Amino acid sequence: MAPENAPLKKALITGITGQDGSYLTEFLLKKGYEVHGIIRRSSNFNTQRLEHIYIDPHNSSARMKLHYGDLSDASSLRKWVDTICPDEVYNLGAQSHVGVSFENPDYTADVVATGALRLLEAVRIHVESTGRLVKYYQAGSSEMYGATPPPQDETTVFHPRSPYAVAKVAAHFYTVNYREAYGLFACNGILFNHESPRRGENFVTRKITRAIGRIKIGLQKKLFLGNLKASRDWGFAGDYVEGMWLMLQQDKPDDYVLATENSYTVEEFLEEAFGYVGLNWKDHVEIDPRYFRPSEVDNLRGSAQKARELLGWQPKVNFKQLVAMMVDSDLERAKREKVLVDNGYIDSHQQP
Ligand code: NDP
Ligand code: GDR
Repeated sequence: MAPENAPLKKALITGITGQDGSYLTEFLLKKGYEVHGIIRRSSNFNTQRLEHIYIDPHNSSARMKLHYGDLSDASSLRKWVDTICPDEVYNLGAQSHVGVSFENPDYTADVVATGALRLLEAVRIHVESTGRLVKYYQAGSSEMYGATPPPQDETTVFHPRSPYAVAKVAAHFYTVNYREAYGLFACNGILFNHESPRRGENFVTRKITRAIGRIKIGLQKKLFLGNLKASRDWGFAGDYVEGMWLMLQQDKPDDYVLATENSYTVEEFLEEAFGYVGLNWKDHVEIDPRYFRPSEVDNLRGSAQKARELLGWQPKVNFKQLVAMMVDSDLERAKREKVLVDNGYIDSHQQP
């Protein structure tokens, strides 16, 4: 918590409604921050991951505030940076699905690459006109390494393998350039995959654990997947948001890898997750070529030595604990779904 009577530190987060945005918001609220989030307009509410920490803004104790904006709309970014006067800006917003980026490449580039540029410009102009110190975090990705073999660290060359990854490389270098050209306090976090019970349901780990909950409870029999041979360095999202914050608390801006330094194939994830509830994945999984990507990233395993030594950061949740946390959570969810199905409120194929 901030010392008594000290002005609250303000953070501005894009992507606040996403997995990482929700964990980062919880983390910063606990640290005593006032947290402002940019949310995009949607025909449905998209704030489910924030509901447990939402306090009506009419209540004076509310320290999380949401504002409509979009990374594709420079004017909204300029307005909110100038109005809120944040101390820290976390750019987590993205079309973050690698597979979808092959279907929507120019939208992905607009939001992920040019979106970062728009936000950096908003921060640069604000800093130049006010003289304030504003620290900027860019959500970089291990996908930028793509075809370069592991272990990958801050010195490893990028070889992106998807429109998403190419856009993240552009955002990475925009961030480096704004640091070098304008002296902006701007950091790139190069984060390896991190998951949680709040992971989007079309990423492979959550897709698997959701299916396990439903299979175990009798709501589903089959799970269709793509490439099972790809290997990923999977950590827990709650651990990684602390690393983002630590980067902005250093004396100088820099780039850091966050990773567990262990890698498992999708098949090993299946083995562990189905095995945890006494099921054999081979009885349920079928391959659907639709989920193969035109160019795949085969093997990611990070080296987080720099973050360990300079930030004092290390992950607390290991692979087995992560899988158990996600399966347990999705089993509970499936049990609630079953009650709705049994009482005729929804069909078994519907999401509650
Ligand atoms: P999510 O997909 O869960 O969240 C993405 C967020 O971006 C959502 O809040 C989404 O809003 C928002 N968003 C999408 N498009 C726009 C837009 N045009 N303008 C403003 N906001 C937008 O991602 P994660 O939380 O998992 O990841 C956070 C960031 O970290 C992303 O940039 C991702 O690329 C990056 N990253 C993630 C890793 C991971 O393993 N999770 C690893 C490395 C990097 P809405 O809710 O409305 O869809
Ligand atoms: P990734 O995560 O591409 O690493 O990007 P994802 O979970 O989508 O894929 C991981 C691996 O699993 C294979 N796979 C499948 N993937 C999905 N989504 N659905 C399937 O049915 C399926 N079957 C097999 C994929 O081919 C891939 O090899 C995530 C995102 O969070 C990015 O935003 C982030 O930058 C990186 O992690 C680090």
